[in-house]
Amino acid sequence: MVLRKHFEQLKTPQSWQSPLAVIAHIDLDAFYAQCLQVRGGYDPTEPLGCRQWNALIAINYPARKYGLKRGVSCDEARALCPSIHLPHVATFKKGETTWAFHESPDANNYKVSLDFFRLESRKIFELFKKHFAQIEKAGIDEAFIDLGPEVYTQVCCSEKYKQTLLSDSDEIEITHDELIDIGAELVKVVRLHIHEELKYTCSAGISFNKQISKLASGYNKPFNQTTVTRDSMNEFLSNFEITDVWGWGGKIGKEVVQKLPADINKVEGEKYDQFAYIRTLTLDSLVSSLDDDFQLATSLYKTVRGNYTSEVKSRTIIKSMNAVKDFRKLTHLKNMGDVIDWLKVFSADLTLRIQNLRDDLQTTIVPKTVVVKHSGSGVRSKQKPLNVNGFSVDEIGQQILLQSTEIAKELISFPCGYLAVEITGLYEQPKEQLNFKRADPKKRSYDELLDSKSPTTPTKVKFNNMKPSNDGTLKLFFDENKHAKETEESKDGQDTDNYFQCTECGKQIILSEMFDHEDWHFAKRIRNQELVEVADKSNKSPCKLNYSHNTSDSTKNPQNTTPNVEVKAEAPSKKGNQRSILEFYKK
Ligand code: DCP
Ligand code: CA
Repeated sequence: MVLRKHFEQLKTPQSWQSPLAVIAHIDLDAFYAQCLQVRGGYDPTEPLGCRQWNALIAINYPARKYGLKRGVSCDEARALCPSIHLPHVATFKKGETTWAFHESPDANNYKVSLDFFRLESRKIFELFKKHFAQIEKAGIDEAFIDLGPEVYTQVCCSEKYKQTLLSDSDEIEITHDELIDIGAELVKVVRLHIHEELKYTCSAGISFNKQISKLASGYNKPFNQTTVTRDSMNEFLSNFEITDVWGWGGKIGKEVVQKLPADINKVEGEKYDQFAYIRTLTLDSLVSSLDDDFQLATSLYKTVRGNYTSEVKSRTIIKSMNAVKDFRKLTHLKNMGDVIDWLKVFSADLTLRIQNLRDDLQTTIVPKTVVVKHSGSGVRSKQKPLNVNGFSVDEIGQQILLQSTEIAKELISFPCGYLAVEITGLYEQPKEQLNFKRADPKKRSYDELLDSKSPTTPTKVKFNNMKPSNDGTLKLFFDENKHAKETEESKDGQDTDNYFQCTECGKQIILSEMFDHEDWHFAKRIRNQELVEVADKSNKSPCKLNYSHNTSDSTKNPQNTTPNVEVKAEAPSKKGNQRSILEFYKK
């Protein structure tokens, strides 16, 4: 028996809040690998890895049987699995504005394009939309679906529940488990539809909140689904650790676990149910263990009981996008010609992504500002306003190229080891502003454009953040804003095209976060300096300066010295890159 009002809530956009919520997470299996397998007409039972330069960034399930894991080199892959197919991702050639599947691209002269994967992703999401109304895009190959409205309709159309629905009672004879099962059937239908129409396999988890359905979708891969009802939840969770749960991954989850009182009943080497243990802890004890962070403690308390609910957001807001290439382990850029060739690629790439976002959101997205970042000597980033209200996507692309070229001419010194163009302040243009202002309707090539005089707009020098961001504090344990910034690099740590190693802390940092990360070090040094100055003033004792940092950026740390003072600050976490431990073991 359930309350009728809770059932009725299922047909509303707030159905995720109903105690009878039915939420699914659908995730494509080995997505990039499948895309290239389908494109190339390879037999899906044969091993295949998706190649980016000399490393594999996605590995299909037949290849995983040979022990291959994401990040292996092509040579290692061939040694373990000689029959493996290794198609390369699509790339832009330096100086060109369209991507293609080049046979053997090299990192010096090509840049990866993920546009093909986005196009395939779009086809899949179009099919999702045919079946479901409330879909949250959680990544290029995954979505949360609030199944409330469809489950509601299904129940209303069923003879089985007709009697109880027509009664006058405040309660109806159905259980939450039955509703979840109905949701699972609907998900199965869409999964089969995707396979039939597009030849892609996906896996799914069906449950009553996002966290559990996400755990469930990865539990039984590939081409399978797992249903977790209220009754089976505790048993299901016993297979995981808290750090496997969406929102509790990585460092934050580990820190939380470390702060909890040790479980005296834990036997090393035996299967351990961490969730059951945390459930034995009262909310008060969680609050005191977690440094009186009530919000964090409450979230943990709810998570381990399957009571952490969060909205299935139909619209995600992306505020910025960047196109990046790291040349530090490649041939550095030597002159402005080199830079412009890459700016053409970046502008084309960003243009495609704006178009993609417009198609996704069915609205006219416009960027406010373009920022060029580079690593070399001197100032590292500058920005200009774009003023592209009412412009078509192509015209926006042209402006990105023109303005970024202007900035580059003022900014870049050679040799240049890192180049990025970021467009920021993305916003939905109000309808009345459309056609307010048009660019030259005659479409010109990028070369023609650069030869012509570009309109001059003021350049702003962007100062790097002086304050440490909140990253790394326990407050940011849920990555609800992971879509705020769209980065296009592969998340693979093995590939130098996508990651850089911080010279200061040695960590592998996703390329698009390089500046933030370095800013964080900088802020930490400033903070140290402040602490020392304060200490200095109060103690009047000399302070030892023993920091050495090999950045050539004089604007950041003019003295190039940092006092030897310990401060409590955490390095920024890699947003959107938190992988579950179990998933890693499985691969
Ligand atoms: N990806 C990447 N680098 C990473 C993680 C992912 O380039 N470190 C890309 C390749 C993947 C795609 O994103 O195909 C989706 O990522 P998933 O984590 O969902 O991994 P897969 O879809 O490849 O495999 P699974 O079947 O485990 O979901
Ligand atoms: Ca996937």
